[in-house]
Amino acid sequence: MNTYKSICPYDCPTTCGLLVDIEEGSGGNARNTSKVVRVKGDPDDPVCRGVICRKMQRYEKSIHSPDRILSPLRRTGAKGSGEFVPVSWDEAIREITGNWKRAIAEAGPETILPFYYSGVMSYIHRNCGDALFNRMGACSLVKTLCASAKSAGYSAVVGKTGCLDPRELAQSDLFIIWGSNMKATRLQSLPQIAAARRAGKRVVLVESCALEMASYCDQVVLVRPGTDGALALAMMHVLAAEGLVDEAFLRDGAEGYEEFAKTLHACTPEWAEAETGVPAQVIRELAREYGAAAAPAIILGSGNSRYGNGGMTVRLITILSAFTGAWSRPGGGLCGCSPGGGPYVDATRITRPDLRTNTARKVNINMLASALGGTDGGVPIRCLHVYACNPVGSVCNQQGILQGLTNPDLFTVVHERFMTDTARYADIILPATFSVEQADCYSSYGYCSFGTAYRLLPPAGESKSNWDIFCLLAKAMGYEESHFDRTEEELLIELLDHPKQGLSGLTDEEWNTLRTGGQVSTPFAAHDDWKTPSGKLMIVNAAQKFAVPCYQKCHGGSHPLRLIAVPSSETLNSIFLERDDLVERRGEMTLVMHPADAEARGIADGDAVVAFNELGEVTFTVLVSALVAQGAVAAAGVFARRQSANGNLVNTLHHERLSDIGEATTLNDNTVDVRRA
Ligand SMILES: Nc1nc2c(c(=O)[nH]1)N[C@H]1C(S)=C(S)[C@@H](COP(=O)(O)OP(=O)(O)OC[C@H]3O[C@@H](n4cnc5c(=O)[nH]c(N)nc54)[C@H](O)[C@@H]3O)O[C@H]1N2
Ligand SMILES: Nc1nc2c(c(=O)[nH]1)N[C@H]1C(S)=C(S)[C@@H](COP(=O)(O)OP(=O)(O)OC[C@H]3O[C@@H](n4cnc5c(=O)[nH]c(N)nc54)[C@H](O)[C@@H]3O)O[C@H]1N2
Ligand code: SF4
Ligand SMILES: [Mo]
Repeated sequence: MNTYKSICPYDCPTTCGLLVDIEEGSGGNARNTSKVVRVKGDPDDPVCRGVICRKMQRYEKSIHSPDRILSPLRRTGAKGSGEFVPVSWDEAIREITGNWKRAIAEAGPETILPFYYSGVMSYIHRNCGDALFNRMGACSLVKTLCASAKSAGYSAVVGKTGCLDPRELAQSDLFIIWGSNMKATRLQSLPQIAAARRAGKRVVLVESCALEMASYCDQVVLVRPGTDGALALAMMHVLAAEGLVDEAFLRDGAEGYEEFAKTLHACTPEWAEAETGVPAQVIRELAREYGAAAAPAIILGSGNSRYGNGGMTVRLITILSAFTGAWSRPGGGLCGCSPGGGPYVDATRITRPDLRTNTARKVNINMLASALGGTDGGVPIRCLHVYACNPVGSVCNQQGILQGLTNPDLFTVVHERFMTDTARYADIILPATFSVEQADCYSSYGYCSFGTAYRLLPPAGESKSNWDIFCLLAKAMGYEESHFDRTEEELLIELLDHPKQGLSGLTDEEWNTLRTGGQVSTPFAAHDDWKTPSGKLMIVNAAQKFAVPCYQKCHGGSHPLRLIAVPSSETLNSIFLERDDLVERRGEMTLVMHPADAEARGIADGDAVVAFNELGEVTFTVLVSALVAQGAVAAAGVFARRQSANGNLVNTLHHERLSDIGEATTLNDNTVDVRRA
C-alpha cells in the first residue's frame, strides 16, 4: 500500500488536497489491478488542512463503481432509451469525425456545438477541448452556468481587486453570511465561524432558505428571493442617515459617492420592508450593528446572483461592504468572490485561441434548448459534443433540452464516466477517466492556492482523459498542429515552465511540491489597493447600463411562489449521483415551503405535491419549515430523472432568461404555484 497526493477535481471553492491510499496490484499487469482503497484530506494542503467533505471521503466508491462506463458505446435503441452496444475506439472516432466532416462540408463548422462545464475543474482537462474546436471553427460556448453575474457585479465595483481569502476571517469582528449555504459549499470555513461565536462575535445569516445554516448563526434574516439589493440599499440609507459611513475614504477613494448618496434618501427601511419582507426595524438594527463593527466580513454566496437583477444585487452588496471603510482593516470587507491570487498559468497554451480563423458563433450555455431548437436565430446545430457536463439535469428548460436531444437530425456525443440523463441521449458515448487517472493542475476559486496532481492509476477499462480524446479527434480530423501530439504530462510541464505572476514568488521547495504533486499557498490580495482603471472604488461606473447603481426588480413571473434551486450537502450538482450512500442520505426530491404558504394550499409536511408553471410540472415531497422565506419555495440539488415521479427535474421549471450583467443563469428566478399531488 502506498499513499499519494492528489486534488479534489470538483467545482467547489476549496479544491481540497487529498491523500490517496493505493493498494498496488501484483503480477504481470500490476498497474491495472491497483486500487484506491482510501481517501483522506491532505493535512499539508494550506486550505483544507486535512478536512474534506463526506462525499470525497469515499471517493474510491466512485472511482471503482461498477456503474462506470468503460468502453465507447453506440446507440442501438431510440434516443433516450439507454440502449447501447460497445464499439471500438477506432469505430467511435471514425463515426464522430465522419459526422463532423459532413456537417462542416454541408453547413459549416458553426453547426457544431461543444458543450462543457464543471465536471472537472482543472486547467487542462476542463479547457483542452477549446483548442480542437477553435481549430475547427466550431461554436464558442459562453460558459455562464454558475456565478458570472456575481463576478460581473463584483468587478463593476472593485475591478480586479481580490476579495478576502476566507483564512482572513479569523480577524473579522462581525459576520454576515449573505446567501451562502456554507455547510454545503464552504465547509472549511465553518470552524472559523464557530470559533468566532465562541469568542463572542456575532454571525448573522441573510437567506431565502436557512434550513441548513440557521443553527450556525446567531440571527436569521429571511429575505424574499431576488430582493437583496433593496436590503443593501436600505442598510446604506441607515448608515448614511446615522453618520456611520467612512465619508473621508469614499469621497477620496471612490468614484461617485456623492451622486450615489443622494439616491439613498428614498431607500428607507420601510421601502425595503415592502420589497424584501424583512421588517424595517430588523434592517435598521442590522445596519447599526454593521456600522459599529470595525472589521465586518460579508461572506457572499452565489445564490442571489442567479437572478435577472443578480449583477446589480452583487454590485450593491459590494458597495455596502466598502461603505464603512472595512476593506482597509484586516478581516473586513467581502469574502466569497475570487481572492485574486492568480493568474497562475497561461491558459491560452491549453485553449489556443490563435488556432481559430473564423469569428466564432457564440452560444450561451443557458440557452441550449433554444440553440438545439433553432430558435436562437443561428443555423441549426447538427453535432453536439458534451463533456464534463450533464445539461439535462443542470441547465434550464429541461423539456426544451430533451426535445432538442431527441431530434433525429442531431448527432450527439457524450464523454462521460456514468450513464447520466444526458448520456442516455447520445449517439456515441466515450468513456471518461477519473482525476486520479489524469495529470493536471488546479487552483481554488475561493482561496489563494494552486496545485498539481499526477496520474496515480492507469485509465480504467478503455476510458480516456479529455485531453487524450481531443488529440485523437484532432488527428482524425486531419489537424496537424504539434499541439495535439503531446501528452497531458508534457502540457503540464509546459504550463509550469511558463508561470504567470501568481506563481512568481514561490520558493524552491514550493516548486518541488508542484513538480511532484501537491498544493502551495499563494499570497493574499492587498484589498484596499483597488485594481480599477482609476485606482478608485467604482460606486458610479459609467461603463454600466445603470451608471449609478439602483434597485432593479428580478425577472419574477406570474405565479405566487418564487422557486429557488439551492445546493445540496450530499451531492455536488450531479456529481455523486452514482453513490447510493449519498443519494440515500439525501432522500427524495424535496420542496421546502413556508407554513403559511402550505396552509393556504391545504398542504401538510410530507405531502406529495406538484410544483408547476408555464414550462411544466414537477413532483416533490414537501418539507414545511419556517426557515424558508414566506412566498418562496426551495428545491435542493440536482437529481437523476429515475429518482423523479415523471422524469421531470426542477430545471423543468427554469426559464432560459439571463442575468442583467454577466449573461448568467437565472435559475433562482422563476415563479411557480404548488398543489397537492
Ligand atoms: N455539497 C455541495 N457543494 C458544492 C455544490 C453543491 O451543489 N453541493 N456546488 C458547487 C458549486 S457548482 C458552486 S458554484 C459553489 C457555490 O454554490 P452555490 O450554489 O452558489 O451555493 P452558495 O454560494 O452556498 O449559495 C446558495 C445559497 O443562496 C441562497 N439564495 C438563493 N436565492 C437567494 C436570494 O435571493 N437571497 C439570499 N440572501 N439568498 C439566496 C440559497 O438559499 C442558498 O443557500 O459550491 C460548490 N460546492
Ligand atoms: N437544480 C439545480 N441546477 C443547477 C445547480 C443547482 O444547485 N441546482 N447548480 C448550478 C451550478 S452552480 C453549476 S456550476 C452547474 C453544474 O452543472 P454541470 O457542469 O452539468 O455539472 P454536473 O452536473 O456536476 O455534471 C458534470 C458531469 O461531468 C462528468 N465528469 C466529471 N469529470 C469528468 C472528466 O474528467 N471528463 C469528462 N468527460 N466528464 C467528467 C461527471 O460524471 C458529471 O456527470 O449546475 C447548475 N445547475
Ligand atoms: S467537494 Fe469540496 S469540500 Fe469536498 S473534497 Fe472536494 S473541494 Fe473539498
Ligand atoms: Mo457552480
